[in-house]
Amino acid sequence: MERPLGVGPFSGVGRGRIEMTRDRQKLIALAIAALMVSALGALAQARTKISINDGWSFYPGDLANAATASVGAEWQPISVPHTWNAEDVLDDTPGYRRGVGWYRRELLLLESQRGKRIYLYFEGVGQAAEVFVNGRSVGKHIGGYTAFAFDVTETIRFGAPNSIAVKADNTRILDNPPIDGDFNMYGGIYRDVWVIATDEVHVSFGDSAAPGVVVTTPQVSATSGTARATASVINKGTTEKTVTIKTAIFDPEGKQVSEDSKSLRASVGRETHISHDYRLPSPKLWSPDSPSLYRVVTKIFDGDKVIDEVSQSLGFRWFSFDAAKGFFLNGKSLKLRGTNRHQDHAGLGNALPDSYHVRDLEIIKENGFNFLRLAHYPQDPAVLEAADRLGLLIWEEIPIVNQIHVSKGFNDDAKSMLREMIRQHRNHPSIILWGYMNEVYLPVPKTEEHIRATVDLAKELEAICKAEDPTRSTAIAFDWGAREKYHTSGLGSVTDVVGWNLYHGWYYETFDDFGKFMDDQHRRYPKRPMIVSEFGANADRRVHSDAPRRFDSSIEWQQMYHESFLKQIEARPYIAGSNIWNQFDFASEFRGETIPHINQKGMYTFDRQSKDVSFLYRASYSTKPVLHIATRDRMKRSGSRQQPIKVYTNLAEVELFHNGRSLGKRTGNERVKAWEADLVAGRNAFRASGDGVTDIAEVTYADPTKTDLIAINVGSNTEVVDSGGVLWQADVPVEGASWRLIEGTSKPEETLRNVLGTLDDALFQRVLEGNFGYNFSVPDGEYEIDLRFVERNHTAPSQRVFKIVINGSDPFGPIDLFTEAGLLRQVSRKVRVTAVDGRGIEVQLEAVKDVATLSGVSVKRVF
Ligand code: GCB
Ligand code: CA
Repeated sequence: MERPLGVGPFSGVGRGRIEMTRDRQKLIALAIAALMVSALGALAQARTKISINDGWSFYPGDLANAATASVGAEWQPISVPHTWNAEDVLDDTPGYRRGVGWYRRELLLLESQRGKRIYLYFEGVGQAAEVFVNGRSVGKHIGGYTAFAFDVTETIRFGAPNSIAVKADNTRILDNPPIDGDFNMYGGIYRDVWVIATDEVHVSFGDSAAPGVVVTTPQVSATSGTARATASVINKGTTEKTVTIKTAIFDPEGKQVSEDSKSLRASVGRETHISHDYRLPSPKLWSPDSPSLYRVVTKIFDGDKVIDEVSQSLGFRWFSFDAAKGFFLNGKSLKLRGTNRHQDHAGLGNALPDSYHVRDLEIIKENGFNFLRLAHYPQDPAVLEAADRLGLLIWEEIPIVNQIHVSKGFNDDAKSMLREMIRQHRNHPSIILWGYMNEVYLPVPKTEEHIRATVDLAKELEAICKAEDPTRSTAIAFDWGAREKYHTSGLGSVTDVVGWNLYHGWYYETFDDFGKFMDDQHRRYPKRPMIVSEFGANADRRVHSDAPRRFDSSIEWQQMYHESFLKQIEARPYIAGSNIWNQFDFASEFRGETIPHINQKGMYTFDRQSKDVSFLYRASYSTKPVLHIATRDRMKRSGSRQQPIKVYTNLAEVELFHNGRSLGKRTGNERVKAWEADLVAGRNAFRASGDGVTDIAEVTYADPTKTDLIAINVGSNTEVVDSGGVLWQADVPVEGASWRLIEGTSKPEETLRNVLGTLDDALFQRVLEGNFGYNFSVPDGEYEIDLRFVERNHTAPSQRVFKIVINGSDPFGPIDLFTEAGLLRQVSRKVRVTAVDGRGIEVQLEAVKDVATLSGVSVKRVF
């Protein structure tokens, strides 16, 4: 009688103690009984694959004998996916823990499982792993982004609990890519873990945790297609066995359309490759619009008994790149309209359940994209499955980012990562590009030797791609800074496709220089297909400007950036495709920014709230009607009374109403339609409609003449909504404003770094320095003045000292921010002041040593 594997969730009970209590024994007995029962229902299953995500205990550090020691109270009960870096990549302490973490779990295999091969299968452990069964090492794996499988049959016990231990290690090691990058190298078992039980004769994982069946489509056209399925079969038993390998193809409706069968003498210890070829008349082609998925089911029969079974997706499609005309899918031109994705998420680090991965891909699809670059590393199996199912073309790459390390060890690891990625994911029809390097001449100038070694490695990796999978194209992503080096070094001609990561108008130059740069590249290298593999700009939904500029993280600059890039990309047929940087904000520990530790170039926030700009792409790429008033990011606003109101839409005619009054119609193909609105203090209701579709949105406008609360984001062109909901106006008084700057010697300064002790970094990162002041024309009465400061550059006491004079008196005495709070930590001072004789309030800063500095000032009426 065949019985599936029994896996018990036992070790997570209590605080992970292994010593058995009587309750636990009872529980185990019950669980075994439950497993026996469920076993009966699963008799027909030849191979079992059961997740063991729960019931782990975690030790946050290294420990002698961790694989065998008793699991004491200092071990934490956890479930996989898990990372130990979800929080420390976001806190105020620089760095995050890179080192060792231990995991333990019990695993019970039923006596009846004896005779099966037992594999432990890990989808991903950051960044290196060693696995122990009952104290004995069963294997090691390097690389945080590919799966690995160990055959533990010889070490595991049947009919008794086994102890599984995993040592995860995300220490930075120069031989293990990635060694650099604008993302976090999280540690932990952060993807699913499985126990797989097979017959002695089974489809083999090989040494790369591959599915064991390679599916290709040697020939596809609109009228016919051939498919080839090559199974690797291994006999791990002790006697030769004659088996039958049957492969069947099922069409997208689930109907079997083809079958082939071959007999095989499986000799002991040998891995044999068996191919089946099929011809299908007029296959349903796979494409983003119509992602028709076939399945290939491979079964091994011992007589008439199925002893193993593996199912893989199959898509019939063909593609090509043309340097002048771009990308073609199934013989038709298709602009690759894409985005990039990192795999982390607010609150979870990179330890995402499959449903989160799937939701991300659904968002991407829903936004109208047909292309996705998995930057900068192989992602979860759930991602590739979703891409196949939803219809997203994929560029997948290994994590060689910013630099290589010149060593044999680095090269070996890179090669094995590349092989693993290709072998594990190659059956996915969604994949069109394999990538293996990103901006490798960044960030520091590289020596000639380093550059040569990089090119040599690229050539080796290219050869691996072509040897493993000649059906895909290859790509590397280049950066603008080292642009000429990519050509002169020869790296530019190694791959089939060149990717350019371009940030004109963000890190350098202006928006329009982007198109000029691409045109120049195309003129100089007319035979090279090109993709704009990254382009993007920061935006924080709390930060806004009527006069946006580079690096201000305002929503408005990001919108201008994308409106410009999108037009320039669409206007150039030779640009095969593009990928926004990035679909979602993601964590990058070393970054300052208005949200420290977060790269804010997303179309969505880290917790997947859409930014208005995402609707620019939806309106441009989606075929469904899109009508979106782009005010959601700035529902509360100050600034000038006359403000542009934008609508992102693909409707040909849209009318906008403001508080019930029509502002007129806009017609035409433009995806951005804009009106000027004359805002009223308080509530402004907007309604857009066209073609039977309506959108409504509300904006609250703070009256610039009001005097009950005046808050100024000193020294900044941006207005900021702080964590308490207070709107700090840009330091640009509008007509009729109740305040003005008394300029003196004021000079704006900025520090785009993490300001400690506040969530409102954007309020502190821009300051005015010098001798200056503010005048508030407020009626007589009592006010609370709230002043905000940060020491941005002095690193010792007494280097910067200043006074604040309010209506002629000095309430605080000398202020020395460094002595008080240290470098880059927020300081605030409040004081109550009475305005008399119609003179309002005047706040004046005066230097005692060096220059005075101020980040924000607010004046609030006390009633
Ligand atoms: C790049 C890198 C990417 C960064 C991005 C940025 O060119 O490839 O990893 O995150 O720029 O935001 O600076
Ligand atoms: Ca998964």
